[in-house]
Amino acid sequence: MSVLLGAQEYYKGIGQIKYEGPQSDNPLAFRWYDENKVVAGKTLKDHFKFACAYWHSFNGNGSDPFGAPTHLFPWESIQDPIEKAKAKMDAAFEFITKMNLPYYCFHDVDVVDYGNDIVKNEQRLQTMVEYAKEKQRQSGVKLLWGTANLFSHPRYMNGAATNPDFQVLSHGAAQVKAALDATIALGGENYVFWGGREGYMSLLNTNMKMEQENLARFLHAAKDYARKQGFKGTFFIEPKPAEPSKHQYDYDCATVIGFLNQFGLQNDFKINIEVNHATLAGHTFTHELQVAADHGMLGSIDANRGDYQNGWDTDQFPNDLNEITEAMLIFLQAGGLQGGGVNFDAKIRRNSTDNADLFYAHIGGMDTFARALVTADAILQKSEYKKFREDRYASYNSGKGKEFREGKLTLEDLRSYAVEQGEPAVISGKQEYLENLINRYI
Ligand code: XLS
Ligand code: NI
Ligand code: NI
Repeated sequence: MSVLLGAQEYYKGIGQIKYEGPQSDNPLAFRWYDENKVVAGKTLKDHFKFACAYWHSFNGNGSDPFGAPTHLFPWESIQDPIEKAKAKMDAAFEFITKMNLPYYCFHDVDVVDYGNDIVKNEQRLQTMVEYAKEKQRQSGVKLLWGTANLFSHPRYMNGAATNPDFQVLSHGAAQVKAALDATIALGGENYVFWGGREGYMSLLNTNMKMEQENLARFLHAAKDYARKQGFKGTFFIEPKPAEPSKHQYDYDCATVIGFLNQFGLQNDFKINIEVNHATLAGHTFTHELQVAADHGMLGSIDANRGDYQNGWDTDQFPNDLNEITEAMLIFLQAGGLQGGGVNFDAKIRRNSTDNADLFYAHIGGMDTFARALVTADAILQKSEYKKFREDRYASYNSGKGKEFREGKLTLEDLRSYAVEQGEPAVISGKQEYLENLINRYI
């Protein structure tokens, strides 16, 4: 991939980020992410399909409920929405190509500012789709997924697909239609639904059953439209338990899988798992990966990390080798992601204000995943990890245990077996031993 420049260079003084290996002292180089390195039969580039999240990197301005923006983007001062969007896209593709990220992801309103006129918004997005097509063609960067932002505009304060007012729902549908058209036109490989306000603030004013039925109908309509337009990719639901709503219907993987099965959406939809959303739901990232993998629903990852002390979505860049190595054990054993990739849904801190900070953040995240994958592969290939887990369940491989698995034993049979065998031996789960094993390979 070559560095692609627009009319102006936005990230001055920073060149192409390259792989230099673990010995390098260069903070603007990869130590572990060698895109051509083959691990478990695939290159790192193909395993991860790393993506840049447009919203955090080119829209997130560092403002928080207590303070004004600290990330001052040069394009913010441009008045014309299309000129502004083009300058932003020039900067985005400069960053993405310098970082050697093969993919990007966006919400409609990240790409270009929307007003209240549906037809004008559609035209703006179409104009930017043509611009993005050319950027993609020149750089080779691809669209991992597109989505519509159905949570920022005030009309969505009570939700979009779950809004009590049908007129608001119809506006959400118009936005999804345009975002699907854009995704398809750009060869987007997937489409995401994250239901930020698809939930409630209070049950006192909420008909939960009706809202969930409406959400399912809405998803069916979106899916049917996209399929009619020839979209072959996968739809992802991205679970999150709360924030900004008090309760979000797509709470966690188990809840989403139940919902998809209940409403006949399970063949078209898979799950996009975000690390920090898993922890907000009171789970680990690995728990969510395992639940999705066990159901054949592991579609994509929104990579980031939370904070041990804070109970909200801090969306920090991933840097915890233990957490990601354990995740990569599940990732490899599941055979990777179905259609998706690893999207950095993460933001640099409010006080990270240098041009280079966005680069350090992505380098750290990509290196963490690469090193974790190499480590996890070594654990699976060389250590006793797999055998230990298999042996732990060996009693189900033969004799009565096997018969039970095959559905051949009654409750009375089980009782007789217990009486015959007597009190079971105490068998250790060896958790600390396994935790040390992971660290040994890191
Ligand atoms: C917010 C979500 C959002 C989705 C896309 O918490 O992570 O960024 O990934 O709408
Ligand atoms: Ni996300
Ligand atoms: Ni998030």
